Amino acid sequence: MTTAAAAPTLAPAEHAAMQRALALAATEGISPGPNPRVGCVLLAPDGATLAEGLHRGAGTPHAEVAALAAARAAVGPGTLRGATAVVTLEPCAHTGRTGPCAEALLDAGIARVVYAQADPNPAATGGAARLRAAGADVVGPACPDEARALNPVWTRAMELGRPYVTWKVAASLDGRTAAADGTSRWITSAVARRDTHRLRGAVDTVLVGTGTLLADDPALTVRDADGAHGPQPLRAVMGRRDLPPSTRLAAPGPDGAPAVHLRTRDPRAALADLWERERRHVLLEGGATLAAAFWRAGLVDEVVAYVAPVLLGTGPAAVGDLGITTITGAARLDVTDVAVLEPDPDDLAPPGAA
Ligand code: AOF
Ligand code: ZN
Repeated sequence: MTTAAAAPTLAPAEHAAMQRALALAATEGISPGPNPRVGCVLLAPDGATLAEGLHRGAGTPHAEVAALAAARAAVGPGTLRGATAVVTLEPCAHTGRTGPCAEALLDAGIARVVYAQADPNPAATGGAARLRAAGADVVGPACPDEARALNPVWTRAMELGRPYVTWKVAASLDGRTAAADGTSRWITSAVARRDTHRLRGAVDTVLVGTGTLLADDPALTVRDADGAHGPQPLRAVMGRRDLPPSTRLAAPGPDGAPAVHLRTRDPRAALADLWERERRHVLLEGGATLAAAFWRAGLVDEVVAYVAPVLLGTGPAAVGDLGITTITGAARLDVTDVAVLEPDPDDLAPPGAA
């Protein structure tokens, strides 16, 4: 039998520092790319705050190193001996783009480390053990749920060892993506299409199959999202067919390069390739064959469905054959969030309508 581990007891100053570190990690306007959001607060032995730091993205200092640098700038090197580091993620033990934070903390004379979440990255984990072995007092994971909420997709992707997959589907009420003659503009409203751009701005990769490339010639860029969005996602096409040079995905995108072409029909191989490119969150944008391949492989983690109040009665289905032959085999999903996207008055007439 197992029992849930009791949350470790933190001193009041450490608890407050952890809340501050979580807030630092959540700072708006930061897109840490393939890396997690991390915040760190350094406390003097009397509980006074010495310095703060946060991680701003791959290749830049980790939160602990940023906080150590800020402390040295403010109070000089000697005063860190015996201090406590409060950090939202277990300090790393690896040399990646930067050096190991566990060593940096030890070198600075930090005596105690409180961390919120164990590092799920197999390449980086081990910092807590390293710090303990060197004689530091180490407490954690102190509040894993709160820390995980900072980086839900990154954490899940690290646990899975592959990018997290969101399937975006836009269809009529009866699950059709086009009418019988192939016409498909515009089943969903402009407000739903804008929401799609918001979604693209929140992932790091947008993936389509070659069938969708040939049928729709999509651009897959973030264009008219409401408000701020993250960097443009990597554009990727999966399938064995060549990309016709005249298509928008074969032309240079926002990053100056054509879309990545994953020459495989195997979703697992495609995700492994994207993982090598440090992709954490893939948005499947079409079409039905690609979606079915991911479903069949058990590689869909989340669905964002735009269901239009439109009936077509016939026409292509949103997803291909999943090999389900009886009701007990149905793919059943949990509903986590529902919103009604009210069309703007301007959206009621489809673009180009007389
Ligand atoms: C920390 N503090 O602020 C961050 C950590 O490629 P690198 O060198 O930037 O390493 C990235 C990995 O290090 C990342 O996947 C995660 O496991 C850890 N990130 N660790 O101690 C930080 N950002
Ligand atoms: Zn680190």
